[in-house]
Parts: sequence; structure tokens; C-alpha cells
Amino acid sequence: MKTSKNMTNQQVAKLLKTVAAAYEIKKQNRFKVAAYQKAAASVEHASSEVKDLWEEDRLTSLPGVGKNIAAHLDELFKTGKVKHFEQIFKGLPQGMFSLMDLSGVGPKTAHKLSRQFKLKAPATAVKKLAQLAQKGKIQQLEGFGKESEQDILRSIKEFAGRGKQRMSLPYAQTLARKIIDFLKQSAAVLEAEPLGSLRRQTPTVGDIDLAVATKDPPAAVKHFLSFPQIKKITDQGKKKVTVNLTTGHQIDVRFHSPDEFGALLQHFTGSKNHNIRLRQIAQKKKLSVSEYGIKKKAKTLKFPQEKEFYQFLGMDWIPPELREDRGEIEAAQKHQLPHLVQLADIKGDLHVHTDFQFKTSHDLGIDSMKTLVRIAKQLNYQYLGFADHNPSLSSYSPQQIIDIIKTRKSKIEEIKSSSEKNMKIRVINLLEVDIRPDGSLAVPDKGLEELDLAIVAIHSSFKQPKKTITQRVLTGLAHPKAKIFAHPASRKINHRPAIDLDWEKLFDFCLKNQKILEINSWPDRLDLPDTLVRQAVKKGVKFVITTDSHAFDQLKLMTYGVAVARRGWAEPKDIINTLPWLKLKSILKIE
Ligand code: DGT
Ligand code: CA
Ligand code: CA
Repeated sequence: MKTSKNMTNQQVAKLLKTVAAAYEIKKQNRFKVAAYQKAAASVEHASSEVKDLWEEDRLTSLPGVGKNIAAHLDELFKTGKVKHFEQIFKGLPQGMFSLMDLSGVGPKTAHKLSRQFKLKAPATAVKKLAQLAQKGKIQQLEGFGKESEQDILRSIKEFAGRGKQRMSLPYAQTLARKIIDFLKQSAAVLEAEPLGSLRRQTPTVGDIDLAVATKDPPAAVKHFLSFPQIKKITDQGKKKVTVNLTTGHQIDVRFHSPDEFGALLQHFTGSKNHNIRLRQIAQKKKLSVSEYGIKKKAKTLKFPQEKEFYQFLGMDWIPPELREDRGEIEAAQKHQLPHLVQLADIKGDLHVHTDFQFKTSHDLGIDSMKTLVRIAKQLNYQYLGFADHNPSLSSYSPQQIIDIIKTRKSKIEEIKSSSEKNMKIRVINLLEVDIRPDGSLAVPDKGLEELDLAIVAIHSSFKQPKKTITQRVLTGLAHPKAKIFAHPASRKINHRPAIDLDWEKLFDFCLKNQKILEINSWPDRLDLPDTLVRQAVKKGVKFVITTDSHAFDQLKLMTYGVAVARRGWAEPKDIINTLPWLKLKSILKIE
């Protein structure tokens, strides 16, 4: 594999995956294989560029990157090469590493194919394989048949059409809900549940995986195939069907009998890393796990419930959001899993934009304070915080800004007294205030004084160097009225990377000064990202989960922020808006 000093995260991840594959072929110990796979996944999902981490001597801050792998990456960024990796790749046909990009083609198959057909050049291996498959050459190989040849052709086709964006979590959940409702219309479908990344509630979802419990698979399959939006069936077996919808999205559905449903859920919820670790634990107990159950000697034990599956392996049931091999298995063995926060724990929203009219630097909400209070009440909230953007600095003088904030305050006071009296819901006067590039806040002190508190955030100059931007945030957050830091990474999924902040420094600052970090539920923000939430939670930093709503129906986005919090191992005690009003009021020092 070609390497260079300037490899992107994607390329480094691919390199590490390639090393794992080479180790596997050369029958090195499987912990080494797993270690490289894990490091690859970690690099793929890192929130900053690995090369930057290297420059700051922080490679090992990436979960799964230990001293050994860090030393190899050090050599890579210094010299453009890793001697040890070249050693490992020696003797392997390089075309195999391209073949591994095809779904369903693992290292062993890739190795066999590239060896048989002498596919040495990575650039042409896939194309050559397609030609061979079309000529029917693959089915003639030992261990391959007509079916596997068709599988390979399908994967090549799918590979050619790849590059599509992943679905946002809300999009995927909505689509899945529709399909599940449809599936349940059939009497043959006893249960239908999400699997894969959808069930783990990752911020984006590649394809939708679903599990169906049925005693009559052919009838259940037949029903599924009558779902109106199906464009093409790409794979149909007795227990698994893959289709493409007219929207271009792929749906995988598995049909198993109810007594296997627990094993089915477990196996295809993943993640891959979680399952690898689980398999190792089973092997130590001389057991083997699969989507059918747990095999002990010659007998396969069945598990209708997922909980019993985990218990059989000597651990507590693990919530899907934790299944990333980030310590959850060890915690489950010791009965020390966190009691994750749930949507029902949330007692209010503190970041909601209203239609109060003035010129802001950013967008206004579209619904009235009154409407928003009514919806919050329907959600059983005890409190609601209005946090419009600050008045625009380019449109108003400092005095005008103060006056606007005063007018807004009296409007909020009005709503406050009526909603407290009639609905027993408290209204909080907040403002979302820009932290300017120099760290100053975009509202004069006299304006800030009128607020219960300020939510501060970055909305410009995202690319400042790390030191500068960290100092900027800490300066802004140091203001006594600034209590919450909104969407801290300022990322936009598929659009803008996270800012390069010294996270540890921010977390320490928050802890020391009782500042709260936001988990923003907006679907393309989901910010703070879950891995950073985990780091902060470990330190004891407190969070608030908000929706950043600009319209009343967005108040229900809260569930996605809760998903991020859960993936970050957060418990109710870590989230301030699980507190009842009087406690919240006291910790935020609201008068
Ligand atoms: P995605 O779709 O990219 O958002 O991510 P996932 O995690 O949904 O991945 P996917 O759809 O490829 O596979 C679903 C889960 O099934 C995955 O997390 C791991 C698990 N799994 C276990 N064994 C296998 C297997 O043999 N093949 C596949 N494709 N998945 C497996
Ligand atoms: Ca999936
Ligand atoms: Ca899938």
C-alpha cells in the first residue's frame, strides 16, 4: 500500500485496516489483528486530524492507539514510510487490499482471489475481478460457486455506486419506523426491531438493518417485498433480504424464528468491535456465538431474549448505545454499567429561539413564546429557557442592544407570570451570545445583567489556531453571566469539522468554574460529540441537553441529544436539566 507523510484520517484508517488484514493472513495472534482494527475505527471517527495530533505529541489520546501503533504512525508522518508495515505486507499480492473495499470480501477471500488471478496492482484489481466474474471464472475456483460469484458482482456494482452520504439519525429512524409499522401489518411478523448503527443511535447511519421474528419466514419476506418504496431487490435469501428504495437507501432485513430473536438482535446490532470482544470472551469459555445462539460443544442454545444471551456470557445486558468496545464489556462483567439518562428524565429545555422581533446576527425562531410554553407543557416540562441570538452588533449601537434586551425582558416577564400561574411552568430569560474572535462577548455587560444567564457560543472564525481558540472560549466563558457553552465543537456533520480546541483544558475549566457544556440535539450538530462527552463525564463535568429549536415542533428533537448523552455514558446526575426546577434554579443561581 502506498504511504506518504501527508495521509488523511481516511487513508490512515485504511492503512491500519490493511495491516490488520495482513496480520490475519499471516496468522499472527488475533489480539494484534483486533488492535489494528480498533485503531483504524478510532482514526476513522476522530474529531481532529491524526497528523495534527502527531504534531502535538498526542497520538495516544486516540482511543485504541497505544504506544506501539503511535510509534509506527510517528515513523509514517516523519518519513512517509513504516518499515514494519512494509515487512508485514511483503509477499502478499497488493491487489488484495483493494478487493477488501468490496462488501462481503474479507482478507481471506481477497487474498485467495488476488493470488489465483495474480491481481497485483491495487489500482486495477477490482476492475479485473469484475471482468473475471463476468466471464464466469470465479465460480470455477475451489471454494467458490455461482452464488459467490454473483455476490462479488453485486458488491462491485455497489462499490461503483458508493460515495453516497450517510443518513442522519432522525432521517434513518423515521424511515425505519415507517418500515417497521408496515412489517407489523403482517400476521406473520411477530416482532420487528432496528439493528446495526440505527439501534446503537450513532450520529449517522449507513444502511438500515432490521430484525423480524417470524414462524413463517416466506410469508414475512413476501410481505416485506410488497413495501411500496422498494426499487430493487439486491439480495434475497431465506432469512435475509436486501433492497434498495427509490430514495437510494439500502435496507437489510433478517427473518429469524422467535426463539432465536435475542441472538439475532445481539449479533447484528454490532458494533463490529463489540462483537469481536464478545467472541473472544465466549471462546475462553469454549463457547461460540452467532446469530442463531451460543454453541456449547455440539449443541446450539437458543436465546429469545437478548438479556439472557449476555447473562449466559457472564455479564449484564448492555444498552446498544454503549456497544463500541469502549469498556462496556468489562463494566457489564463487574455489574458496573452506568444507569444511562433517558428522555423521560428530561425536565425542561434551555435553548429555544422565539419569534421576538429584532435584527440578530443569526436566525430568529418562528413561533411565539406563548406557543412554545404550551408545547413545553405538553411535554410535561417544568421549565423552558428562551435563548434568542444576541442583537446584531453591526445593526445596533451598544445602548440599542441594551434597550432591546430590556424590552425582551419585559415581554418574557409577562409570559413568565401567566405561565407560572396557569401552567406551573417556569420561563427562563437567556440569550445565545456570540464569543467574538478576541474572546469578548457580543453583548455589553449592562445587557448581560438583565438576563438570568447567557449561553455563549462560537458562530464565526472557526479555524483559529488551537491555542487562540481555546483562550477565546475560556475568556468568553469566564464572564459571570456565561454559564453554558453551546454546541462546543461547532461541527456540522458532513459539512464542517469540529474546532480544534484543547478539550481537557476546557473540561478542567468547566469543572473548576461550574460552567455547563451543552449537548445540542440538532441533527447535523449532535454536539458535543459522544466520545468527548464520555471524556468530560469521566471528569465530572455537567451537561445540559437542549434542542436549539427554531420552531415548536423541534422541541421533540430532544431524543437525539439524549442519544448522544447515552453514547457518552451520561447518567441523570451528569445532566442538569434532569433536575427539578428548584434545584436547577439554585445551581444556575437564577433569582
Ligand atoms: P452503518 O450501516 O455503516 O451505519 O453501520 P452498521 O454498524 O449498521 O453496520 P452494518 O450495516 O454493516 O452491519 C450491521 C451490524 O451487524 C454491524 O454493526 C456488525 C454486525 N455484524 C455481525 N456480523 C456481521 C457480518 O457477518 N456481516 C455484517 N455485514 N455485519 C455483521
Ligand atoms: Ca447498518
Ligand atoms: Ca447492513
